Amino acid sequence: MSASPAATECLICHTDNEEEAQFCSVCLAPMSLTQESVAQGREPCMISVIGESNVGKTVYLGYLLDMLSRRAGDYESVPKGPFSINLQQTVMTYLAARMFPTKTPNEVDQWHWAYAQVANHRDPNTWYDLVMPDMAGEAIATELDVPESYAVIRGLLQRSSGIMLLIDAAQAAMGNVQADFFAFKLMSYIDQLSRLRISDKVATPIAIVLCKSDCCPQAFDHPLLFAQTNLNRLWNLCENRFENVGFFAASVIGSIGYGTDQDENVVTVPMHSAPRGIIEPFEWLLTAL
Ligand SMILES: Nc1nc2c(ncn2[C@@H]2O[C@H](COP(=O)(O)OP(=O)(O)OP(=O)(O)O)[C@@H](O)[C@H]2O)c(=O)[nH]1
Ligand SMILES: [Mg+2]
Ligand SMILES: [Zn+2]
Repeated sequence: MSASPAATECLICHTDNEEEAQFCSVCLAPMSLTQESVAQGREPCMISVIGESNVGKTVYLGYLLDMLSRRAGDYESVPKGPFSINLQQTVMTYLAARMFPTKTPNEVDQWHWAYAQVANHRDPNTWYDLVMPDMAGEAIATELDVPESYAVIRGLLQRSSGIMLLIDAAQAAMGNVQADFFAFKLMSYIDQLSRLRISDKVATPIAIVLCKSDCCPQAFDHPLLFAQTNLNRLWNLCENRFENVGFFAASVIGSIGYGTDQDENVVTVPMHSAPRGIIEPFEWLLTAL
């Protein structure tokens, strides 16, 4: 593992910043990440959670972080810095009030970043330092269309030891090709970032998470077959260019109702949480790192 960065060096883009800076002057990542990493004496592993707007990134990541801090399955986590708790707190507060969290803003300095130490009970001597930001889907779409418009997304994906690509399975199951095309584009962007020869495949482990699978239970029965059938462009690219891809189905919500907000707009209401398949992709990714 490389030496810890200087106190002012951005963890994402390695720009030197003024000591009192709160956000990196180039990529806008919070400098608190660097401060934590200096305190730990080592650089963390980055895990990027990516996907289109509205696929469920915020809900999934917030719920996952909360499950980890409540010792779900074999895992436990310790947040590094109070800023690391904001995302899970926001998501759990909204869900408890039977609401979904609001869309993640496109402004990078408003994203929540989680920095946590995670361990498995069965292997208590191995701790993983992880940094997982909650990015906005629209910012990711802009970076795909105009590369280098979001230095932070590019930097993160270049430095990520593992990637979770979230897909709206409910949309894909209805035959909407948008889910397939967006994921296809994202994987092609990651392939291009790796700059490998055509004969070499991308080695970074990538967990493809079929979100909202509560709406299409066939995704739980056989995630791989679901992807082959409903996300065929993505599946082919994975086969051709990626060495280490796992397919998983997940859902946070048990049942959804409909209501109206104060402006009489129809809104979806999470009736209750019934997490399924949340830890599995994360666990697979950790063992593949
Ligand atoms: N059926 C179902 N719907 C879900 C689930 N999780 C999220 N949703 C729906 O998906 C919507 C978007 O979820 P978010 O987590 O905000 O999506 P996001 O990917 O963070 O979107 P951006 O912030 O715009 O990038 C929610 O408002 C819900 O309507 C789930 O487990 N099941
Ligand atoms: Mg979001
Ligand atoms: Zn930076």
